[in-house]
Amino acid sequence: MFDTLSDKLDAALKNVKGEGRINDLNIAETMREVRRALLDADVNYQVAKDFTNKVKAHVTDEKVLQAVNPGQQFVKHVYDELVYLLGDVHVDLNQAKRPPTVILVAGLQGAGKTTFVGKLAHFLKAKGRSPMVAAADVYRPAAVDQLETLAGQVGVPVFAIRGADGVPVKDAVAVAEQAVAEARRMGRDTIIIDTAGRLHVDEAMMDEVVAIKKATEPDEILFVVDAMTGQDAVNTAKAFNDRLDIDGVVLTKLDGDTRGGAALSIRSVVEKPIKFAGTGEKLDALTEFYPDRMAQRILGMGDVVSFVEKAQEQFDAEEAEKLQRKFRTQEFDLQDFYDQLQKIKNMGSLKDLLGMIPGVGKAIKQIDVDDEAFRHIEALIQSMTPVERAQPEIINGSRRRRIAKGAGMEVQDVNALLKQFREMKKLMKTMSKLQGKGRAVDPTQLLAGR
Ligand SMILES: Nc1nc2c(ncn2[C@@H]2O[C@H](COP(=O)(O)OP(=O)(O)OP(=O)(O)O)[C@@H](O)[C@H]2O)c(=O)[nH]1
Ligand SMILES: [Mg+2]
Repeated sequence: MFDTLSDKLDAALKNVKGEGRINDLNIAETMREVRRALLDADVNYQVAKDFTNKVKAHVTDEKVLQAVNPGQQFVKHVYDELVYLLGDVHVDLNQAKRPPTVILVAGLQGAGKTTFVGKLAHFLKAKGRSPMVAAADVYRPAAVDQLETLAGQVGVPVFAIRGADGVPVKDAVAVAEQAVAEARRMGRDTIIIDTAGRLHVDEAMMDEVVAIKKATEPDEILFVVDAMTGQDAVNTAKAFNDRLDIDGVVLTKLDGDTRGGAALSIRSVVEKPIKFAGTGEKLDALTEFYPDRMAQRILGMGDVVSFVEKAQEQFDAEEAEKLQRKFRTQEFDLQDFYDQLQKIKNMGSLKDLLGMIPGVGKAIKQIDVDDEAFRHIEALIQSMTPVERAQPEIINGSRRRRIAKGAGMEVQDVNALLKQFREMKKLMKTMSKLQGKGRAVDPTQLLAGR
């Protein structure tokens, strides 16, 4: 996600990071490079220009010039502006005072609407809500089938109207309207309406969505857009917003090699918040959009909060607290490591997870992280005695040979594991400190640790 932009911003800021002082010359050069990085990422020209002007105004501020570490301040201003550009604060979905909350999902063909409807139902259900989905894309029978399949996987009811021949009745407004009534009757707290997309923004499609809006009075209108389409995404978002007055944007396919321009320009051009990001085809590949976390990822600072949240889904609260205490007090041992590995395996790809850790993001791109590597680590730990797992420091030369042999590996492998473990302990200590503050991570603090 945003790899090229991250690399270019990193290169642009490297110049000043190490500098003792900031002067007009390196400010001008750095700002030029930052602007080029943004334009290369397909960020709207005016947006990129405003961005660099604002950062420049901040860093030329006398205080910054005389600061102890002006380079870091420079990075902080870029970070602050990025957060602002991405919308500043996270905006939640609207909720109806009297349920059901009606969520209308619109967008161009293939943007990822139907997938998102499934993901959102999954997301809300996990939060204890009781969503229902409605198939108001009535033109292709396959569209209704697709939504029914997704709803089946999530385990939520789906509303559709089929004729006696099994073919969907071609009245999107009637489907949407009746779906809301049905959701109310069934006591569902949310109804998510999937609509048809078209290849281009055309009047017929817009009229239909507007008619659905009128008939259902949605609490939330979400515009779904493929982030890979760059500035086109911004233009269609504008067109939809002009007709529908949307409440929020959903950016899909952020997992692809999108250059990021859409994510960075949409908010300031359309003036509507990005609420969710789709990061894959699976039902759980949806994240709530937090400007600060996204900016941290773009600047290669990792995404500590998302990481911790993902971890918390796997650990129950009590267990997580126990683990946190162990991180803090450095009591975390190899047995804990082994147990956690089993959990981490359930959290997703190792590479994705590691990419969220500050400082690791950049490094991890170079290497091919092999999820199979887990298996070797597991084998080595299995080959240790309980005492060795609890007190890795007692693992001397002869123990290393025995452990390696038991796992069918070499002594170097044991050495590497023990070294990794020591480094991980350090990292966890930092992470638990950051999380303990319970607030957005201060980027200068993270950078200091790099
Ligand atoms: N990689 C990736 N693929 C996605 C994401 N969201 C959706 N897709 C894929 O994009 C394709 C289109 O998704 P749909 O949900 O069918 O799109 P749609 O907007 O409903 O399309 P129409 O109903 O034809 O207008 C599917 O192959 C999805 O699996 C995402 O976040 N990441
Ligand atoms: Mg669809």
